[in-house]
Amino acid sequence: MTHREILNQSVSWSETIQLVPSVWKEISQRMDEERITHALFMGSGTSLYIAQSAAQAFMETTGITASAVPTSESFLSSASSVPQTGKVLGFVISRSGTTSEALIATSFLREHHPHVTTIGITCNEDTELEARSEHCIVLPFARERSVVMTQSFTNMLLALQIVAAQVAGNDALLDELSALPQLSVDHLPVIEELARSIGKSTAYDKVIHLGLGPNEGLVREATLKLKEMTQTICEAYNPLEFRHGPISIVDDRTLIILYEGVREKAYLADVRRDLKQYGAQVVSVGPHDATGADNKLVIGQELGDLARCVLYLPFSQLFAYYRALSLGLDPDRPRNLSQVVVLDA
Ligand code: F1P
Repeated sequence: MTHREILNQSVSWSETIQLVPSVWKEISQRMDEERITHALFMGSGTSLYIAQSAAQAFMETTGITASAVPTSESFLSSASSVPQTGKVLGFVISRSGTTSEALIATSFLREHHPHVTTIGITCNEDTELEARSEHCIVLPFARERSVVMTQSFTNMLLALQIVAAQVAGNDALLDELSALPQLSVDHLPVIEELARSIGKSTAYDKVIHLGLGPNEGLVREATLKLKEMTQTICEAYNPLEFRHGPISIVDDRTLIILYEGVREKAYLADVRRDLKQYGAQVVSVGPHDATGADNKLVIGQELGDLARCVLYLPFSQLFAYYRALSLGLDPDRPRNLSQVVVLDA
């Protein structure tokens, strides 16, 4: 199941690219887009990392401030997480559309913060999230049967990037996003080969994912995916921050995967050199040929950092999948997890 859903992404991305522009056009006609002062993105688990990536993309694309918080923060610490004035868009992200925190947050915002327009985004039809939110973006073709979220992550992120491009009137970004399905098909053989060979390697027992800017949410998600599917000890950091302390955990049993962008290119040669010096095996995923890396996946040269971020995800998902197989685990049955978390309270 999981493997099929990972490989289905080029197909489901095409559907998202087809659907979302008209859905957002309709939503935006029902509200005054001109006056938006802030966009707040909320989610739990994988959906929180969609929120982080989407907030980064929204602010960078539109120039309107944006932030991301766990959905629970919006109702338990609303004074520090929800802007108290202005016209705020509140995106509540939930694959299932039934996670307790997502539902509580939506109802709470509508009751206590009427200046926040609630917009649900989910992969299930006719959910409680849709019923409770003022507007909803539904991507049923990105639903998974698997417990772990793969295509739902990329499709909900892609949908929110499309929204950001529409709010900004940025047709160049829309064109780049439209190129993703074909690029994913073109790169899949090389992506899968590298994911399989690193996944089955026994040369490491801890993994660090490094990325900044649009790739920060991605590396958190890559880390969560690896934990969920393999229970490997793994962490995510900004690559420059990693040298300020955490680098002391690096040894010759450490695998480090760098998800790179153009913006930080000038700074990463130093980072890679340090990582190698302390014994790590370094994999570089990026648009350029990275000096000093042991393995390189060069993809997305024709894209900007924002659009390229989505293209990186299948590699991180396939890596977790193949590592699970090589450890004798069943990626379709991750330990201690279920599709939805429902609170008793
Ligand atoms: C998603 C989520 C997953 C996680 C777990 C429980 O909730 O938190 O990220 O893998 O299995 O559910 P949602 O997106 O449906 O709200």
